[in-house]
Amino acid sequence: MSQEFNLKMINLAHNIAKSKFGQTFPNPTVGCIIAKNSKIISKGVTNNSGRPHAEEIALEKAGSKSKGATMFVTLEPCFHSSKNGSCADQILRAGIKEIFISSPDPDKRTSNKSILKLRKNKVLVNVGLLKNKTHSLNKFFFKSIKKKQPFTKVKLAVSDDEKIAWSNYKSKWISNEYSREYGHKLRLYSQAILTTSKTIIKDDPKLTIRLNKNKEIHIPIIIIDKNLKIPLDSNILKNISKKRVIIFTALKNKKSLHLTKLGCEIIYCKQNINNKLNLKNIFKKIYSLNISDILVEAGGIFFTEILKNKLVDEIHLFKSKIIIGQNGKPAIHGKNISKLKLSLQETKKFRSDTYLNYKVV
Ligand code: AOF
Ligand code: ZN
Repeated sequence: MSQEFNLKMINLAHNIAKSKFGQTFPNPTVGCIIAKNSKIISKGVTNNSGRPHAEEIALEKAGSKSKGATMFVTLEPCFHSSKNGSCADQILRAGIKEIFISSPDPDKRTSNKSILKLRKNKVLVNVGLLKNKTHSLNKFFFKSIKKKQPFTKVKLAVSDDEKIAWSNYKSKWISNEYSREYGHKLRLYSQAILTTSKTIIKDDPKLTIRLNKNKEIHIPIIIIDKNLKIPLDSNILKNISKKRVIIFTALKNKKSLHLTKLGCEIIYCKQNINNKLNLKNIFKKIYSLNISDILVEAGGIFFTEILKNKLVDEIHLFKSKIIIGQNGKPAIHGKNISKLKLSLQETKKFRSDTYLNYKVV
């Protein structure tokens, strides 16, 4: 098949993968196409929550037609076993003759092992076509595996003078309704939301996804609450049977037992000598709970702390034209956002608000 056709197919595999972006956590979203004689036989994309894998779906659809066909897949097929054997074994069993893989899989269980096995078994393996596309689509996956901590995005709404609240918290909203709707999309594309008891006490947020009036989507919520101050009647504890609530705390008392009975997962952490929780350890723990991607929605003090600990990967900033004045609460303590080392990845306009997506470098 021509080089032009191969490029078209691997591009299409990425477009299919993109359709599941944000729905396969903690698994990456992968696209797969099987073709023969320059014609597509079948397509597959990683299913919600990660299984079945893209290749399993495409192979199942193609049936015996896979014999002698070419597969185009955005990530190296897995080496580790599932119900039907690894994707690498399923590919061999199906008689695929040639395979185009955009990127090797950094997961230790696979990491080049499938590429070697396929080559050993006389499959023609081509690696690297549009590798960057796979990496940028699944940033959370590549980064979290490397750092063993979740890919961390911070969502912030600031005034023109970089304040996140009035000194008396007189109003909840700085950004407009169009920005806030996009904020719900950011939640939809995240595996979990991380917040603090301080934000819960001040704002009593629901932290659910409400893009559609008739549908509320729940994603896991992680709360940092050293002294277990979260009010028992807060919105976050409502509908608890529909979601996962994880609380990191230093306290073990009647309230923690009560929260456990309600259905919260309580994780006890020791305090540092300066009476603080160790955020780096907490982030490692979150990763070990199979949470690879988080959106932080909290206040300036917490944002300053996680920046100091180098735990932030991206900042999603909604900037409004409002001026709050010097008594307002700052986004970062002791620094302006413009003084951080950032690289701008994307901007959007939401009427008078500007949305800026920065990578922390
Ligand atoms: C594939 N095809 O579509 C995806 C893959 O928990 P499991 O068994 O589903 O395995 C998860 C790992 O599989 C994940 O960490 C990543 O390495 C790979 N994802 N592999 O062959 C796919 N999504
Ligand atoms: Zn697989």
